[in-house]
Amino acid sequence: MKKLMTGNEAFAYGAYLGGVRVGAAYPGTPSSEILDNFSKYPGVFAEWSPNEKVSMDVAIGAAYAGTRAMCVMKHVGLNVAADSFFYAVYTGVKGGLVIVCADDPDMHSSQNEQDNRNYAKFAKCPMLEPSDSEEAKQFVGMALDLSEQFETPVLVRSVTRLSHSSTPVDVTEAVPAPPSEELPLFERDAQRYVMVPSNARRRHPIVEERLKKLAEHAESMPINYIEPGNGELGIVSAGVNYYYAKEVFPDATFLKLGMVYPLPEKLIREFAAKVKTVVVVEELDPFLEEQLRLMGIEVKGKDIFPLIGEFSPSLVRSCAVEAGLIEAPEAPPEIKTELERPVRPPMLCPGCGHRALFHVLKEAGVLITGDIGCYTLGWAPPLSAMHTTGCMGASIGVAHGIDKGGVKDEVVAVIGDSTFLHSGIHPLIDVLYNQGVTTTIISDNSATAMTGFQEHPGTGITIQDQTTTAVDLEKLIRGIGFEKVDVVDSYDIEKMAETLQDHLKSGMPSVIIARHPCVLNTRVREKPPEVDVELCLNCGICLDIGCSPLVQEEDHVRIDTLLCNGCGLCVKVCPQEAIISE
Ligand SMILES: Cc1ncc(C[n+]2csc(CCOP(=O)(O)OP(=O)(O)O)c2C)c(N)n1
Repeated sequence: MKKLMTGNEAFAYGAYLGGVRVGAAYPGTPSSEILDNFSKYPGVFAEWSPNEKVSMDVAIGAAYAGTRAMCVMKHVGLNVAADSFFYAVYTGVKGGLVIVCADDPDMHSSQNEQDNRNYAKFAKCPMLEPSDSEEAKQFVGMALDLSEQFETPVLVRSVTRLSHSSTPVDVTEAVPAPPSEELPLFERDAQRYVMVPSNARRRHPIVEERLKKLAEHAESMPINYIEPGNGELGIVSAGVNYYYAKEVFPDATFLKLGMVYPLPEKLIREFAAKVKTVVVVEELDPFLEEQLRLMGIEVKGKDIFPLIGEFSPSLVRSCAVEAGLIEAPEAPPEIKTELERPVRPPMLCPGCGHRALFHVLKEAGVLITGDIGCYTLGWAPPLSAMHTTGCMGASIGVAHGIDKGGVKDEVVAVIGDSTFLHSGIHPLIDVLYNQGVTTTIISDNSATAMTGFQEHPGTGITIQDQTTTAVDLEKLIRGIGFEKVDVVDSYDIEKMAETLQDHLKSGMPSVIIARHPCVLNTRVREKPPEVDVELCLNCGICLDIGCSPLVQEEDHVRIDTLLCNGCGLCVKVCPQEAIISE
């Protein structure tokens, strides 16, 4: 029997079938649904960790103990977890450890377009790359076996297109027997698991030797194979790109690589000998292309296909036509449509507490270092209230640095609650330790809203829906040593403006927790206010808060009551008192 599954559902299913019993992750598009799905299978332990490094250590610990484990993250998450990832390659593991990591070509929801295949080479860790959901399921199982056979973590790469597309998956495979009652044993072997230099020096040759053996093994892995075709053109491809290339070059000879690192050199040479021209079709970096070149194989790749952005069959086709690899297809009949797609830039939701905060900050004219989450939308017009955003957790350190750099502006850092718990605590300690005066504002909507409302350590609920201890942000911050800490309801803009001035004038390092639960999460909806069209001057000041239900008509502003959440921010900002709530 087959079932349509997204790549993310299939990764979770494959992990369960493969006997993974511990799964840890921090959410991040496009990977988030993998752990969500995995957590629902019976008999497994799953956790949202505070960040990716923690999730990596948790999965490594389980694998040390002989339990099969999975760790999941988006591509930039591996930057956060890299330190742990690298040591795990040295120590190796006992139970299978699979790291599913999802790249985001085209940056649909990311700050960069890094190609994480480079991490496989960098850390000397094998990497598999599935092309569809069936392979996503199967490759996780294979990765676990490979991990135990070679005692190494194994990376499995996804991309947005694979994670979020649905293709059929065979669901007839038997569900594995529950693990035996016997508790797993952590074998005490300090020379292997304690990575002091003297031990690490002994492990490095093992890593190199293992990589050679993996490359030999790659020669006979059934997921690396040649598909016979004509002798003119040979296409090397992996992942979703394989399907694009199959559509464009139906008659070519193909080398389909299921393992993208290390590569099967003999198989590649055998393939190259069969064709006149070898072309690598791969998104982002010339990762395979460069390795083939190092083998001395003449190959085309990035001279034909772009280095930047996501591929599609039509993009691969037009590049191939331009390079003269195929004839231009007959132009399809032009379909005339009357409708144009409306432009819908992302914006904060009606009733979002972040909006009220940014309105106050904008009015105050402060320099704002931002962070990653829904609140990053505060940068966009008309709010235009964020001046830097780099990566998760950067806001506070950057504000402190700007401050130490000696600018004359008043600087505040704005960070979300999930992001604060991910990587905001250490920079906050830094401000205090190094005698900074930065005011940090935690915009706390009690959710990881941007990636789909995942729980986090501040919400008091686990991924498996258990009630747990919720981190009390105020106590945590006071515990670090901050003396000036205030909690203000984000909707209360007068109080927020007053508190902000008080903190900025204090000359002390300080924290304001701007708190209002995410309206989408709580579904609380107040009655929308009304516009008194006699009083409304149509000055447009209310429109500066960038709230979508406010619509400018010819001579007044109207409120779209279907969209409005009744937060009342527009009531407060209207200088004419023309917007009235009950
Ligand atoms: C290293 C890394 N991991 C994960 C993500 C994905 N991500 C972006 S923002 C965010 C958290 C947002 O939650 P919060 O800070 O509470 O802000 P909100 O969206 O709720 O306003 C996550 C998980 C990322 N961009 N970088």
